[in-house]
Amino acid sequence: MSDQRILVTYLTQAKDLQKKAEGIAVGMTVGSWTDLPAAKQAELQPYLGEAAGVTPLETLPNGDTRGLVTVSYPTRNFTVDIPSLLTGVFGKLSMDGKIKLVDIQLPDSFAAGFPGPKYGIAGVRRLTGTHGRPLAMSIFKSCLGMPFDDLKTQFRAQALGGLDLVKDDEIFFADDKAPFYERIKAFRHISAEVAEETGKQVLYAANLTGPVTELVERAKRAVEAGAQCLLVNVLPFGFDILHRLAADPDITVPLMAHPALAGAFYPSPDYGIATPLLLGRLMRLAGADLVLFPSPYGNVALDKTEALQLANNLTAANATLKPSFPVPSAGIHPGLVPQLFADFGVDQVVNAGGGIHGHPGGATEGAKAFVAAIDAVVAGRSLQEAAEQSPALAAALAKWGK
Ligand code: 1AE
Repeated sequence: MSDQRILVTYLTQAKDLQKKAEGIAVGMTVGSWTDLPAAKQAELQPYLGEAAGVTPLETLPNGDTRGLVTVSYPTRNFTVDIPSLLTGVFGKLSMDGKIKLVDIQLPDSFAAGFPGPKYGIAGVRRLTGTHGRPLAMSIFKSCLGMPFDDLKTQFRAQALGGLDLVKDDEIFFADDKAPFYERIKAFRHISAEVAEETGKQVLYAANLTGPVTELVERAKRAVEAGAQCLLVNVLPFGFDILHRLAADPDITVPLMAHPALAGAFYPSPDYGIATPLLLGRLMRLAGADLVLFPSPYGNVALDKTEALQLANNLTAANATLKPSFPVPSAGIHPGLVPQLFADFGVDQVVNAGGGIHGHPGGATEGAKAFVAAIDAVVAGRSLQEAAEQSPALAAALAKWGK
């Protein structure tokens, strides 16, 4: 049996952090230990967690120390799935006072059992025909209750602006006016028509919804209907659905993870799960090709250091997992593109809803403004300079500034 270990880091506070680490190591694995007879201890030894390190950060007014503690767990305690990992390292512990799960580091041999992204950054670039620049994506807005024809018009308007991807709004579950498979077929057709006109084929990410037990089957049918990408609300459904979709060889399209519900896990400094793990490492492990997360600048801003760590966890070199595309989102407008580029680099997707549909000239002009802004930053030109050749960008800058 393998002696490999999983390293788990928590942010917590205690009189004695070392003792706290030891308590977690025993409590989350074999339970009470010292009171057991020697023979029983020997039997349980292979399953025992160990305190692997302590980093004090500050002394609190009550004399406690706040800091990081790392515990190592034997891989044999887990099955190769995220429900097993999260329950085994943080399940009951998450309810035990001030403690936040900061990181989980898996040995490569254990990580290799997870699907990881099927396409990754290189695969999504291949499908979208994009190289050497960030991708541009638009989000449908106000689609609930919208007649199908209006939705088609909205899709066409976005696609005509030269975007690489258009995604459903994540709240689009009640889609009886524009049913899932019908939508996929219709938008595929429009995408081909637009490509004839502009030379640019746009990938549509359809929101995968339904009972969790039917999602894999629905995803396969979506692919048969012509789907090119699927949007998944990973946290409401659970990480394991992403894993099962990514691991299925018949689901031959990229999977885009939406962070819906993440705010129920990460914002507290003392509780929950840190975003570089929740939306970074775990999304990649479970197989997201693209991962949306709150950018550091918009209307639901994430702390910048965390956002950068998150993106790094999606893209850092890994022995077995392809990199996922970071998609820093929320409140993005064209004036933010230079900042996005400086922070997240070339391998990102610039994603906007309001920043496209709110353009004074409409969605097509909104999309064109983003495309012009991306082309400008990649070429090392200022937005003002680019706006002289792009009325769409000029109008966006006039509305939102830079
Ligand atoms: C972090 C998620 C962003 C998102 O889902 C969304 O719909 C953003 O919309 P805008 O760009 O802020 O309008």
